[in-house]
Amino acid sequence: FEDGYQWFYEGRNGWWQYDERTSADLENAYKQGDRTCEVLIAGLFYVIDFNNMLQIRRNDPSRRRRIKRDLASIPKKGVAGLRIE
Ligand code: V3L
Repeated sequence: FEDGYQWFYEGRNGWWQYDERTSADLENAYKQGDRTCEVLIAGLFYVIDFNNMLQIRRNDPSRRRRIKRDLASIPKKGVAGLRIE
């Protein structure tokens, strides 16, 4: 985004950046002050909980990951599961 920030979800030993489209949805919801946001990722619905900064799979809430909004320049594993070398 213009301020140099991006959205990330947690992987096994690092952070993945969200894909551009989902990231834009998260940013809009966050800027509007929404407490949650629902996104569709690879055919699965996830609830984004901004209060607890978690991504939770809607059909199996035990599947949850931490998320964060951080500088785009932080070390990351890649974008939406695509590794960067
Ligand atoms: N964007 C893209 N794929 C996702 C996302 C997302 N926001 N959330 C979950 N998945 P779960 P390491 C991740 C994928 O939470 O080695 C990474 O993108 C998720 O992919 O149980 O652990 C990697 O591709 C997983 O394949 O609902 O760091 C992969 O894990 C699947 O949805 C391995 O990453 C189920 O996630």
